[in-house]
Amino acid sequence: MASHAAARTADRVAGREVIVVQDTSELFLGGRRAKANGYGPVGKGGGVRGLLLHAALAIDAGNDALLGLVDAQVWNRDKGKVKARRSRATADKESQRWLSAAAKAGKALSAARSITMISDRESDIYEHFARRPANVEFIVRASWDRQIKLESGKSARLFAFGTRLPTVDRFSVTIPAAPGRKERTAQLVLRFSPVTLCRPHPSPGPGLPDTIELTLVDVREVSSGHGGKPIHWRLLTTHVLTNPDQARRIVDLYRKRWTIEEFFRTLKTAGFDIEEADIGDPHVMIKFVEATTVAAATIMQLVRSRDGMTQESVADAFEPDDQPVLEALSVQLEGATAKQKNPYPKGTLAFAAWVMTRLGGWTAYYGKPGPKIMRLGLEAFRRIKYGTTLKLQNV
Ligand SMILES: [Mn+2]
Repeated sequence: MASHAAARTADRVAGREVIVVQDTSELFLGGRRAKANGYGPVGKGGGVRGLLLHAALAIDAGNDALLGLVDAQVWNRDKGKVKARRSRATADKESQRWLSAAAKAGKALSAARSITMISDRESDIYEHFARRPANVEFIVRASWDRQIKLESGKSARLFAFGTRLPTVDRFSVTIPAAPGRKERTAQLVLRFSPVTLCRPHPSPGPGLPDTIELTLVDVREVSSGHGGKPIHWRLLTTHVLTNPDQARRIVDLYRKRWTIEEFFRTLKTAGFDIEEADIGDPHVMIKFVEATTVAAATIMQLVRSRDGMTQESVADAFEPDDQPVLEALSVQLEGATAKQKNPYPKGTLAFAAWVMTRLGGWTAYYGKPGPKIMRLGLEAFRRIKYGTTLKLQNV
């Protein structure tokens, strides 16, 4: 299912500058009963059971349109019973998810003009940088205060090195509200420099290079009095940067990472409530999560295209034979007032999204329809489409 979706995404990226955001989310499915059903531990403490989902989404860097799913890996941690030994082996095995998503992106999206993968501190893995596909650039938030090699041949620590760099730019960004955090404007200072990372001791794997050349972009919040934790991102990128504007762009690209957080939120709450699915068999649940992940990506595509800002074509989320059904439904669903007319041109994804919101129960008068209405509309559309394929027969 996920590979079919990735193939569809591949068709859409030709010639585009593509951002791929990847991250892992834990799905919490319960306690004792989930354990008895064979679900492995998730979260801290080991009392809660569930599955893990690693997803990668492609975004157009120019207009933020969601192009689709690139990879989805779903797994259950329930292997073996020897805790101490298992945890290390599991962590090593689980870290491969970042490498395998990058490999898939490099292969599937090869028609793109450029590919930049963005990921958080969990993906600060030496092997991840070392095994990067040739056509994929990375922006990774640093987690480890690694040893680096200076031009003088001496070694230093990454974090202290970053702090000593000269400030090259100051700017402010709006930090959106999140659970436990109000929206605020943050004043940031920017530093950057090429860095040479040294391979950790002992080597985390065979055949890894002694050093890796990257660029460090250090961005730090200097505003205070907001009560939140000040931002400090140390971003490691494979992009070669020659001026402050390019370094600033790395920060802007990294901020697109929130798309994957929004995607997991859609999957867990507004759209699908996947953690409420009462499926006892982990194997069946894994299939269900995969299918839902594909559907949630389509929902997010529709939500993003809703205002007609991204100029996506209907072909980016629908099949060619959906088009006449969409047009017929649009006519049916338009109301008497100007507000209830479909304002978007036929053939655009925004046109189709409008149809989905009306099928999902939106009155076209108040507010902006979110993922939940979009999901209800898409489900209704699929049933209607199925209905159009039926032929009445004499029996
Ligand atoms: Mn993460």
